[in-house]
Amino acid sequence: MNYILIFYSKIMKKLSVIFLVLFLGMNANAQDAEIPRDTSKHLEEVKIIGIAKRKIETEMKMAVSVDEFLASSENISFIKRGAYAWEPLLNNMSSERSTLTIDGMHIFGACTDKMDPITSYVESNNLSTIDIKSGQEGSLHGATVGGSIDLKRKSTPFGLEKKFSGAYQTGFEFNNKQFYNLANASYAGDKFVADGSISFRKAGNYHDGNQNEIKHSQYNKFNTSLGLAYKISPLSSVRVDAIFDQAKDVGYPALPMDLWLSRAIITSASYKQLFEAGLVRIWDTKLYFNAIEHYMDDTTRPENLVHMDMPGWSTTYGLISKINLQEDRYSSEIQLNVYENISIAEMRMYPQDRSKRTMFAYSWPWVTTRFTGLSMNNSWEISDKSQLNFGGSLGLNYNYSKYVEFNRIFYPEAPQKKNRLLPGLHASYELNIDQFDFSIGTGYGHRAPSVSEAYGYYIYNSFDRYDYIGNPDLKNEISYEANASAGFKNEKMSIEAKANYFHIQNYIIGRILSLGSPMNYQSVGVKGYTSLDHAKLFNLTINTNYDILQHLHWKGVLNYARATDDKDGNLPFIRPLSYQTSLHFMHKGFSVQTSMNGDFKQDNYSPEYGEDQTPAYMIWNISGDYTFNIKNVKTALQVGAENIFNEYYSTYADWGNIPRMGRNIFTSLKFNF
Ligand SMILES: [Cu+2]
Repeated sequence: MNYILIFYSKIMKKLSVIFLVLFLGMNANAQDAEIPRDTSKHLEEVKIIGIAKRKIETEMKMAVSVDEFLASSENISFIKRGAYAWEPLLNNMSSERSTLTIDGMHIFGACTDKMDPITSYVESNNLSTIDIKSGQEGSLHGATVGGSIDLKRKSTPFGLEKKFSGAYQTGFEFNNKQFYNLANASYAGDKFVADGSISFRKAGNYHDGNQNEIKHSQYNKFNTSLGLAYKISPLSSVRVDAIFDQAKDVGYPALPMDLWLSRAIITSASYKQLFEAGLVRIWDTKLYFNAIEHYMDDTTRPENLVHMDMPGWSTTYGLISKINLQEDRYSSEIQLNVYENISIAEMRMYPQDRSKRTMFAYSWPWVTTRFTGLSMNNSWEISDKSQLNFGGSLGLNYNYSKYVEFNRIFYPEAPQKKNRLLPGLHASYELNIDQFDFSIGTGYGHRAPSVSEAYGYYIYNSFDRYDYIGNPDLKNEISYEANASAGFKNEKMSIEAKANYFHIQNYIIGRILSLGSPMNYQSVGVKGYTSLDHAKLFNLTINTNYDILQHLHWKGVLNYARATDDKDGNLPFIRPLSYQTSLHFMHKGFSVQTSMNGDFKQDNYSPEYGEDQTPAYMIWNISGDYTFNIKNVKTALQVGAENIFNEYYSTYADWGNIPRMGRNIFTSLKFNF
């Protein structure tokens, strides 16, 4: 904790210098800028490259967690280690292959066991939408292979007619006795805007389809956020934002240990300048800082003879500066990303008597990652029917391992510093002919290995029961990508098929090392992260909508994926053929929806990487809600049941085949004012 404080103060000093420079710069700008006559224009009226906004709720549930919301997206699947903090996989690739950001800010989990993907540090009531981009199209926020997931925070525009607005949501879920309270409020003045949120969730152990209690699956989460914006001139504004998140006593039933405490503070300050004429339309610059601390606890597990404390810290500060260009049929976004992260994880081993420490090691030996990158996305409307999108990114990635002696135990030649150049390119063409839409695209990009892949030291993986060792000299992963889609739409129905194919050179994965002996008494051996010559991934999604009646809608999604390594063996964690289908009926304030989802038998599993075959399963859900007004307060009441038939199942990506939740009745009440 001490060094974190020292670190904190160092960063604060650096940050204050940066802030000072920024504010001085801003003043100069404000004086130079000619103030336009037409002050009736509001900031929010300037359109940026359109992103379809999705509300943070699913068809089935109006009060969802961020994970449940992400799960409703067709190209996201999850590795689940329990009921909390699922690890999102985009295009069937692990989270190292995607960039996960909050409003473009880079944040890195502090857990060597991936207990804390950054999606666990936000709450559904402080987000407005989640922006998911596949493959190189997602390179705006930095080098990627799989794509990007950007969590967009709520940010109320200036000068709304309705000055105050807000929502309060409460609910109870019976299976795990989850009780939650979520509240958020906004004020939208002409010159000043504020957004605030607070939430509490507390859940007990859940029960599987055989009515068995899954021990160590409880969680407690507190999250709060505040955003303040001030308009300094008709066309410019400043904004500060902060999120604080704390999870306590979180069980991970699929892992040999739980979480005692995890805390995150995520802050940013930004300056936005709009331009009424000319090529440049928006210039948005943000400085950010975030710090995460993570303390695991295995004393809750009596089966552990030797205890290990494995705390972790991750601190990041960065800068994003983005401009939007617009000229007739051409628009463009150019973004500069700069960040520095330090990741620290310790491993301290104790016998039953905690006063006697027997071993100490750094599982992340104070690893610094410094990234600077410039990205560009362009779109050019060739005609009313066709559009060309193209862009690229160029990043410089620098790593430094402070205690490189840990890395040199397995790789004596390991360098302490490493520079990598990460280029990326992409292009796609969209064509619209009457009711048909087509697109075709391609991409090329590099990514650097993650901190664990490059510098991890004895990171125990309870899935295949190996200790993992990072290799600082791993080559960049290089992705060659092709994608295509075709769709048809009329007033009553729509159907769309999307496919992508990735050929990934130097695909990073763990392979058994002949040297070294396991450190953890549960582990069976040591694996080192190595590069396969290549791997191939293919994803196909078919999406259909049909309006049976005016108020009766049907929806269906089918997903297929296939992934192999360089010897045509299967890669792990690839979703088997899966489907989702739902029916939605509305009448006045009432609405009823039912959905079914499931996976077919997992044919292409990988025993080599610790997988066994997962059988098929099917889940049926139903929910009903009623919306009415109490004076000016819009009120919605919902009751529903998930897994009605109480099916006992686990999916291909449930860590250690941990069974999923059985029947769950949920209720929720929401007031919107
Ligand atoms: Cu952890």
